[in-house]
Amino acid sequence: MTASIGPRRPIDPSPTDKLEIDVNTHAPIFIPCDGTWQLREIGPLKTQTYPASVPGCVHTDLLAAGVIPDPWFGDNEKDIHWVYHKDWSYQREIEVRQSLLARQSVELVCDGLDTLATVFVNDVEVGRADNMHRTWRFEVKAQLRAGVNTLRVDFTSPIPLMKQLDAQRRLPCWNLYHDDFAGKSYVRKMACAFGWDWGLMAPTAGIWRSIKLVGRDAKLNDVRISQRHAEDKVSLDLAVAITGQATKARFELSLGGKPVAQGDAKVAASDTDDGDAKLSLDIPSPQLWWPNGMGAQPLYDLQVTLLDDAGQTLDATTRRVGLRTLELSQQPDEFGQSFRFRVNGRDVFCKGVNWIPCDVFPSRISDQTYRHLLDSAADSGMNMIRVWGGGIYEDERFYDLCDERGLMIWQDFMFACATYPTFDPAFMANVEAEAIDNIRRIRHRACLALWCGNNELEQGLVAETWTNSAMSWEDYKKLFDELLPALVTEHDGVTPYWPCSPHTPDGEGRNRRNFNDPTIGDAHAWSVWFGGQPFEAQRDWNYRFMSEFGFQSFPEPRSVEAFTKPEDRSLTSWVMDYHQRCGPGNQTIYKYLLEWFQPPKDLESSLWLTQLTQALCIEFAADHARRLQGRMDGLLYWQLNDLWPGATWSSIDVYGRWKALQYFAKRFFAPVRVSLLESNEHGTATAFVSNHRPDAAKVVLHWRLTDTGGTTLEEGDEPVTIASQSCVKVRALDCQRFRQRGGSAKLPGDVRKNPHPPIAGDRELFVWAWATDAASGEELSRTLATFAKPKHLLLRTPQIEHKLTRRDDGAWDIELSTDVPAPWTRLALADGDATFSDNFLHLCPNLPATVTMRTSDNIKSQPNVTIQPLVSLWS
Ligand code: BMA
Repeated sequence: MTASIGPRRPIDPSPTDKLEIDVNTHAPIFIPCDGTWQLREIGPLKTQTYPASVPGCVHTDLLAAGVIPDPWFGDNEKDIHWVYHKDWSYQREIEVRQSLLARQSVELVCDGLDTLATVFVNDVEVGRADNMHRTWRFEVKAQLRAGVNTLRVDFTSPIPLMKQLDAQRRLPCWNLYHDDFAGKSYVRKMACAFGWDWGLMAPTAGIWRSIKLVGRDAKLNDVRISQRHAEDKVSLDLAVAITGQATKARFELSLGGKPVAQGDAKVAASDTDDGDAKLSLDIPSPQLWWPNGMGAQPLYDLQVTLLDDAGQTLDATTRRVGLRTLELSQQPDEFGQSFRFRVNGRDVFCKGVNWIPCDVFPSRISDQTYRHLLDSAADSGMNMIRVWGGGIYEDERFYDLCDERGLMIWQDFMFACATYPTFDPAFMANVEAEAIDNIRRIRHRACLALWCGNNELEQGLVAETWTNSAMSWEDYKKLFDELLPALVTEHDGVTPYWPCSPHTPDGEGRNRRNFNDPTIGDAHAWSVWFGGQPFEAQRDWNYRFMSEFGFQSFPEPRSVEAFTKPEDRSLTSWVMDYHQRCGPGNQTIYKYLLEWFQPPKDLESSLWLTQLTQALCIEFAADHARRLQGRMDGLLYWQLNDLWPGATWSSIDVYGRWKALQYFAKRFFAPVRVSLLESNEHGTATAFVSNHRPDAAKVVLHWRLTDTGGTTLEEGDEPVTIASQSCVKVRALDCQRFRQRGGSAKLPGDVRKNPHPPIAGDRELFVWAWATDAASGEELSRTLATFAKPKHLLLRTPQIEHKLTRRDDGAWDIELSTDVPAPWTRLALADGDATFSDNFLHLCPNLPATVTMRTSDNIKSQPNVTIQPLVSLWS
């Protein structure tokens, strides 16, 4: 099961060795040091080694070696806690040639060390690290020799240090799931690894991002790109900071491989080693970058090359640039002050989600996982992702995909739900370096929309003075009002900074006690999930920008099977409770489930109904927000993804399976969306159409009132034109007389709480509305309203017919028809996973619906499709 260190040999020969043909050349030399290392626990008599992968971490290495069990499964998490108490050593050999040592400088560049690390080259200490979020560079030329060298990185458990510091001074925090983790915010480590209300406790250690040796004679330290936009012209102002002797910097800009502009800049002499080279490039016929749904995402490639007198390359780097302006418009208006993103001068309603690390061991996140999650977001009409402050500054792969898919990034700095030792100058110096590293790393990204200081500190973790539950405003300000905004201004200079989410500014200073002021700033509204308010209460929101709110659900049966044994498969089993980290979680889910649906008949039905309950909750808020556009200009629900399996607020589970909410999101974030606002008081259902296309939408709004047997009581349609980024109230449908057909007796209840309860006739009435494109007739959006809750509807068991047609691309079209209304009907592939263009959809007699199904293995034979109407979940 374990392996010992093998024979000495050069490992992973560098692909850049080719550059060493002539030892007199000045080209940079990169020796990647990723690959196979050896892992060993540090301590007396600890000689056993395990093969280790770099990038990686102790847990994934021990998992691969069979030493620890999979913490996602059952209650295995308890069996891995010993790991974080230990100290661990990573070691490998690497061959270097004389040509590397001939360079002026040889750095060991570590893109990520997690966390308390001491780095050795040939057993000589070359440096220490204490921040997982930074890039660490150590000058190692003096310690290297031609031939085989040993690299070693020792990681000390952070627990003793946290305990010691916490004993000296307690740092209040939320989400403390284990006594071991008191003092966690003394250490600059992914906070949610210590446990969160949706995740396991698995703080790890390791070389979690790439590591390499880099030999150079001169270095491009920094590339700064500023855009100037004028009518029909964009210019890039380019500046590089240089170390070493260089003559000029060459800038070459291309689009899709075709040269666009280029130029050389002389390196100016300087008193220090740093010389600057600056140049402006004009871009003829610039193609602008737009958020998803507003236009295309052209990305220009900038190649920067540092040259010496003889024209030889000394160093080189690349950046991808999208041409756009992006502002956060905060203007006084009739409601207070706006909070509205504007791209290329156009208002954009932000639709999206909060993002957490997609694995508790982020070093093993695959390209495929990033792509699937971000494609899912973009395919669901989203245009903004908030990288939440309890995780990590994301990987380049993540930002690349966001650039390509038009997903704007609300980027938190990594501070969340805790107080921090800002009174300690060493801590401040550490986070300053962290902020500079990350600002410089991603500031040029087209997707970057906002830097935000922290998550939720102003929501109760700050007070006049330090207390048992809060830090002082004085210490808070040092980091979030002074240091971070100053660094954003200095190193970015364009992207707006917002101190906290949520945050309420108030002109002169700020109205800090009312962090969710509806007239100004952003808000986190948890009044439903944590506050117990009904879903409909979300229709009273009048916030300017909703950056967090959410509702939990369970993953689907196949996902539950993946982390449980058959005997654990009941909702309140030990294992299922083990995977629910929000104290009142299951009770809250069930309270609402029973408000909306009849009791599920079995575990599987329970899982699906929790998903529908979640989806309904978020749909209420999203439709309301779109109707309020101009006052509310964004809605990001909590949360897109998971880092382990369990009951959480996610819309895509950790195995990548879409929950009902993700399908709902695709509908409620669609460019054109019809919504109905029913009023039991007035007996009306008011139809709205919202348009987020870049241009006006010409549609036909259709409506139909039916009974639960499918008989049409009334129907009509109306052409509507909706300007871009606006919502039109089309008409209030008068439903009163149809409601009373089935009886006007009210559902008894406390009339102070609900003065307009449903009446008996509501149990038989459906109001359908859909929009078609005026030109093509294509259906763009469909919705359904009822005056009674689904559990009270007199639903019939539908006979749903389907016809399958194989498409040229291997997918299947499923044409659906039903004899009676079948709301929230679920489609599934009986014997495997599939994705659907729509799901949990409303089927109405004589209203065609076609769904496209894709299976992973492109099944050729007729697939076995399961169709599950809502009623089958409870009867
Ligand atoms: C939000 C987040 C997280 C948390 C979530 C659910 O406010 O910032 O801290 O997981 O609530 O409680």
